[in-house]
Amino acid sequence: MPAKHFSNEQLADTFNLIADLLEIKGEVIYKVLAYRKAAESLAELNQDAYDIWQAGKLTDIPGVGKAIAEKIDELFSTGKLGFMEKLTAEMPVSLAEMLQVPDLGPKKIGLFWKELGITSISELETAARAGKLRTLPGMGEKSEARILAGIEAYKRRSERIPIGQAYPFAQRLIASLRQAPGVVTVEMAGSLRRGRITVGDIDILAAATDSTAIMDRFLSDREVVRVEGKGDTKSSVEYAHGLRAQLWVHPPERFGTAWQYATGSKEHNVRLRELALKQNLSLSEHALTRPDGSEILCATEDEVYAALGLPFIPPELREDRGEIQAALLGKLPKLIELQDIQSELHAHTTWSDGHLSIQELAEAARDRGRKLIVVSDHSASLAITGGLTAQDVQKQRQEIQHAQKSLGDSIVILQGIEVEVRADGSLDFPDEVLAELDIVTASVHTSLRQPRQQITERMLKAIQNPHVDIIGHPTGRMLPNREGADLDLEAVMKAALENQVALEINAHPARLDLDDVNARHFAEMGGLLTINTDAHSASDLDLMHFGVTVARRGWVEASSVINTWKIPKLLEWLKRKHPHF
Ligand code: DGT
Ligand code: CA
Ligand code: ZN
Repeated sequence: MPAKHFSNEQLADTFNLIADLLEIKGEVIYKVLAYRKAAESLAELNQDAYDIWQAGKLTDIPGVGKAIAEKIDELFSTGKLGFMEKLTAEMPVSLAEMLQVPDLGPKKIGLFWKELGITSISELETAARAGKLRTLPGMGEKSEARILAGIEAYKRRSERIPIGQAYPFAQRLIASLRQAPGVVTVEMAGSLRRGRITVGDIDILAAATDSTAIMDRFLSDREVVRVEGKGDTKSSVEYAHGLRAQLWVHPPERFGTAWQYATGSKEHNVRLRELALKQNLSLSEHALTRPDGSEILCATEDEVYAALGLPFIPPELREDRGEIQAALLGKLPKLIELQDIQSELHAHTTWSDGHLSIQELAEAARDRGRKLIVVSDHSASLAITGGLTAQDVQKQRQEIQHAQKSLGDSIVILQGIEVEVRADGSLDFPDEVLAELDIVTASVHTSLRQPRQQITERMLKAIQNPHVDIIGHPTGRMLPNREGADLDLEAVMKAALENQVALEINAHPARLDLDDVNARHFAEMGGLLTINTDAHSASDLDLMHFGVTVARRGWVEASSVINTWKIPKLLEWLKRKHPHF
């Protein structure tokens, strides 16, 4: 019979699901607890259960008795579990999902199922709205309303929050938590630390010898609208707009292990655990454990990775996209950092829809450490922005020269344009004007819904123009809801490479376009990228880090990003399409 390999986590998930279903069904509690205990023990096990099975020693696993050992054996030898199949034929798995609704327990779920045939959250919502729950034993109007409120909370929490909203919120929260007495460290974890463009919730990790003060501060924050759970080591709360945060507190000597775990991703952690198992180590939320039960305490993440024979893996890479393999081979990229950014190549002024004058923009960029700023206002056909006509270009040049004089050599100001790619692929300005400008970004803002072939050809035409240096926010997506154009990005990237056109990673959190996966692909092809904020105000210039994070998630090194280059190198590059340099 063919043997099938289930991981310890998969086994644990299976037994937890069985326990959930049995509890809803009303099974005697000791049976339920037996499955839970087995699940917990499997999840924490410092050895692959598969190997133990092959050695015929399943019942040596704590919490695994004869009945559960038989089930594990059946899973490994047949890939199936008859008991589970029978159970799910009787009661759908969606019943267990109902346990996710706050304040809804197995007894009530069982009641609704048996009395009203309710098997899912949406059926429960319909019944509650129709007032059908209040008549059941032990129920009333109040408890019915509480269930509806729980469903609302559940729905809110399954919506993902954009990074542009979650990140600044988390920054403020962390700054506040750091002031709690007795706190050693407070850091971001989870998907927010990995830089995903949306997050399910904000995970925060703290090191403290006594968690009381920081937990109090977390729970009593005046922005908290609901406490979802509270404990000494872990609490979670909800704020307005469905934003949720979870705080985990660990002793400083375990902080590295805990931070690594809470940063995820789950998929990365699963791979890391597999690697640990191969080395006879067990990696859990709290510690690395040797076979004899002794622990390797890691105060830092460096120590966790080092104990497994790996260099530190930056959080943005921890998505199980080949990073552990690369780390094992010593081939991790040297990721771009915010400090590498020298120039801002895409920003607007009052010459179109920006809020700053040229001088104010240049000062704001200089104050943020930029060595060069491009004034890249919209061209006229994007009428709502009040953009530049070809005739305006000379006048604007004079103002730039004036500002340059007054700012001296503290920052270089270049004259660019964000030229509109019209629906037919032609550009808003004649070639002579584009050549005279210092740098040209071509962007699509209208007719984004053209069919794939048409919009791809339109983009290729823009890329082939002899004076275009950059394609701005290439797909035109707007987060969270507007999809990008249906572009053949492979063709766009190929053309950009051939024509020495850089593709932008627009750093504005509403765009983040190109995305991480495409940025990685293009950089691996040998393409050039640029990361810009598309600033319309001074504070927009502070959004650069979002774009850098996308690039880091795309394994991008600084050398691929033209605005990390020193100014002479950048100007030399611009010369190929703008001979006046
Ligand atoms: P999110 O919140 O949906 O954007 O995504 P994450 O990655 O922040 O995930 P979350 O908040 O559910 O959990 C935080 C971290 O905890 C996650 O990144 C890794 C760790 N974690 C959670 N559940 C598991 C698990 O079942 N196994 C392992 N190995 N790690 C887990
Ligand atoms: Ca999270
Ligand atoms: Zn722009």
